[in-house]
Amino acid sequence: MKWIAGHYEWVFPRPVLIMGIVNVTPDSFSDGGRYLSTEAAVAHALTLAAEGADLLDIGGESTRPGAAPVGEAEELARVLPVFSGLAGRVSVALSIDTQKPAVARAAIAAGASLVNDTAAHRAPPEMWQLVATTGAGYVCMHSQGTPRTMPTAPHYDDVVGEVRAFFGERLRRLTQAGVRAEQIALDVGIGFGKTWEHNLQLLAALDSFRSLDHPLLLGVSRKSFIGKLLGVEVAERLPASLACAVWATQLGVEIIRTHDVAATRQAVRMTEALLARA
Ligand code: 9MG
Repeated sequence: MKWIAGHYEWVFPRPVLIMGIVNVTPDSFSDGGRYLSTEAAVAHALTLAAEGADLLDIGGESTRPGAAPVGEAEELARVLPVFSGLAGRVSVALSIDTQKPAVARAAIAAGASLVNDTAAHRAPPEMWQLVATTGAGYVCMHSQGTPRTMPTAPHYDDVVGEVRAFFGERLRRLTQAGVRAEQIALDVGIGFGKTWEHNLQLLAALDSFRSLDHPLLLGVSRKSFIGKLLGVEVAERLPASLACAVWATQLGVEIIRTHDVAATRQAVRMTEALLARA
């Protein structure tokens, strides 16, 4: 299995790819706006790359439940200077975390190699046409609702089966839009329109998505379901985030999205060394 994103190509099996999170938002749930300024965001991105990130996911609109939407001009003003500031300074792949095709287009022109689309429930398929024509990588994430409209009491009869059916339907439509299978990674969307019980069920069943034959991306870093389950604040969620990363590595996830690159990389590499000898 391959994942192709612009001029990057990863062939699996291989060590888990670590995607570092670079939030350029004043209302980000865990950075609290510290990285709002371009300079600080670029410096943070360079630190994550030095810590061993394989990819950097740069986003200018918070996807935290209830977060206020950001206009296109404002989102562009937040993220584009970060892409320019990183140009020629990192060799890792840059990802644009956006739901807006216009932002994705400008970010690709500024150096992004993939689009992290947390609104893969979209119509019309402008984003997909962009991905098809540019050859960018694409993360197709499941969500019930948008950050603004996520249900307060999400309901599924069978969360694992419904997310799997969603992937099947999106993969068909992505193919129709001209996106090649090698461009697409899948993500169950932990925390996006799901209760902590739904999140746990999806985490427990991660290996059931492997038969879809696409790289799996997982984002659990510091998420609120950890706080709800264990009663810990955002700043205290690293151990549980690492436990999930270790679990995901054991179940064959290919990409882990995290705020804590050095710690996650260390936990994942140790897990891989043990799995190779088990
Ligand atoms: C932007 N963002 C926040 N959480 C995420 C997750 O779990 N997956 C992906 N792909 N993006 C996320």
